[in-house]
This record gives sequence, structure tokens and C-alpha cells, in this order.
Amino acid sequence: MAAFKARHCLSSISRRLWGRASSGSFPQRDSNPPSASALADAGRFYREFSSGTAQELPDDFARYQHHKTPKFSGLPTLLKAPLADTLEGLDIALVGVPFDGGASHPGTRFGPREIRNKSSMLRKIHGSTGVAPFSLCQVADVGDVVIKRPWHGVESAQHEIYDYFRQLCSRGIIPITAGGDHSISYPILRAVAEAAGGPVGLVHLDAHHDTVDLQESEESTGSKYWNGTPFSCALADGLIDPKRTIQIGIRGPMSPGKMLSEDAGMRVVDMEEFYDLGPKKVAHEAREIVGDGPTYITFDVDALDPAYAIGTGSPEDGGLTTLEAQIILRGLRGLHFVGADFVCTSPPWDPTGNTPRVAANMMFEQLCLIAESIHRRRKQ
Ligand SMILES: [Mn+2]
Repeated sequence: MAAFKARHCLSSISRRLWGRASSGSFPQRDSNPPSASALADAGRFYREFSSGTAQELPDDFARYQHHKTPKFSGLPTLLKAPLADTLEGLDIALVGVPFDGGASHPGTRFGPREIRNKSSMLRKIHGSTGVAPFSLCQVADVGDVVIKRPWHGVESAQHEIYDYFRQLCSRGIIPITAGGDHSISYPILRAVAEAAGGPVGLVHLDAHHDTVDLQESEESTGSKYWNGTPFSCALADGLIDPKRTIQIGIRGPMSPGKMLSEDAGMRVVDMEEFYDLGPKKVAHEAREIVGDGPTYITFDVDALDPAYAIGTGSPEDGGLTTLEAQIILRGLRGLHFVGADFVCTSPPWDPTGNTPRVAANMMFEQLCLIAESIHRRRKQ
């Protein structure tokens, strides 16, 4: 077992605060109120935790991370994974990319934090497939890609995102990312494709192609880099194989510009066709298209109907139900996955909080697929 150091969690702090260890799964509060020195102690541990200088591994960390504490307690992490401070021994890194500079309707910078919050509702075993990702693989939340130069534009941010993901992928760690707008997929795909040694297959759920012609983009917007172009950029740089790419859920009013998808050889399943085929046939076709080679899943929340996920910048009516999306993802079991992202969750557009909750659940589907994929290849 790799040295998997985790720093302090709040349950440990509260145990110190109240002066004795908790018993059972629900902490018992001591009848005596905390002393001034205990409060100071808790404050010190919280500061050490926040500044990254805490050295002690709390003995109840594993218990805390294994879903036995109440849903409303503890530090929220992506999919309730342990919080990591080392990449050693890690199979899957859950990453937040709170960047929305590539979107005209922003708000997705708040996505990762809200997905962490709603992850509290998750459990650890997949209800339909029985996959237990945390038993199959070493999974951790490695935090956010903090854009150090947020006002330097999309291209600059994409360089920073690539640098971060290169460090993960070059170590053989598979990233699952919470966005952020869809422009982040391009630099992630660069790191993923470099580690895979060539272009990867792509399963792309989205209402939009995101393959705007780059020359037209530059002429009309002054830039090649925004959330309408991640896959035209990836195509131009040979990061994805268009013959091993399927786009599912496409719909909505179109701009007059050219989309590269079909001309490049991608399979596009728009919602009219999806309605006729159904999720199982579409998943089956996706399997045949991507085959056994390394494959990335990119899931834009706007693939879902706004009835299920209104919290996004470009909602389009007539989309997938959450069940249809789940059936598609579950239909992809056994493929060779090298990464996944879930993008465009914009909490400010959904005061109910349902969209980040759906995002956490769909990311759990992605985690189960990837954990199972790693586990199978390890056994071979
Ligand atoms: Mn998109």
C-alpha cells in the first residue's frame, strides 16, 4: 500500500476540541464545554491543515473518508475521496478546474466547489453494477488547478492547465476532472494523449459539437480558444482520433458557422436519432467506434435536458434524461479509459442546487468505469 498521507480532517479537530475520541460512527459530544486551550489547539490544527504543515495522520481519517460520518460533516471532497497531499501510489486523481474564461455565460468557476459539496450525498458502491471504485483503486481528490494568471486569457490558462495535467498523466495517473467550461478539455487532452503515446478515442456527450472551424473562430471572435473549439483544437493537434470519436446529444439552434465534426469523420448522434435508437444501441455503437484503444470521456452537463440540469451556460431543450445518460455510461464498461471530465456545471444558474448534485452522480459513474478499467488491465 502506498504511503497515502492525508492531513487533518475536521472530525479529528472536533475530537480534540471536545476532548475525547468519538465512539461508534456518530461522534458523542462531551458534556463539558471546550476549554480555552482546547479551542486554541483546534485553531492551531486548522491553521496547520490549511497551510499544509500538519504532519500527524489522524487515526480516524480512513473512517471519515469511508462514508461513516454524517453527510453534513467533515471537509467536502470530490466524490468523497480522501484528500491527497502526494501523488505517490495514486491511480486516479479527481481534479477541480475552476475556470470559465472560455464561456460567454460564465459561472462554471464555481462548479468544482459545489460538486464537492454535493458529493456528500454519494455512497461508495455503484447501485447497478456493484462496482466499488475505492476498493479497486487508489483514488484521491488532489484539489484544484489554481490558475495563477487568471486575467491573461484562455490560451494562457490552457498552458497552466496543461502543465498541471502533464504532471499527473506522465506518472500514469488517470485524471477525472470537474470543470470549469469546456475549453479546459483541450489542454487536458494534450496531457492525456501525450501519456497515451498518440491520439485517443473520444466519447463526447454534449448538446453542442464544440468543433467550430478554427479559422472562422479567429475571424469572428479574434481567438481560436474558447468553449466552442476544444475538439477542433484537439483535432488540429492530433490529440483525438476523429474515426474513434462519437458525439452524443447534439441539438439546439445553430450558429451559421461551420462545425468540423462530420467532415473530420466523427460519428454524430443528434437527439432526433438518439430518440429513435435509445441509449443501449447508442452505447453499443460507441463501444464499436472507440474499440480497445485508449479512450477519453468528456461529458458536458448540457447534454442533459434543462429539466435535470438547468445550471449551465447554454441549456438546450430536448436533451438526455439522467437515466439515459447513466445507461450510456454503464454501456461503456470494459473499455480502456485514460481520463474523463465533467464540465459546464454553473451553480449560479441553478438556485435549487440540483445541477452540481447531478454532476457528482455522473462523475461517480465515470469513476466506476475508470476504476474498473484500471483494475481489469492490471489483472491481465
Ligand atoms: Mn461543450
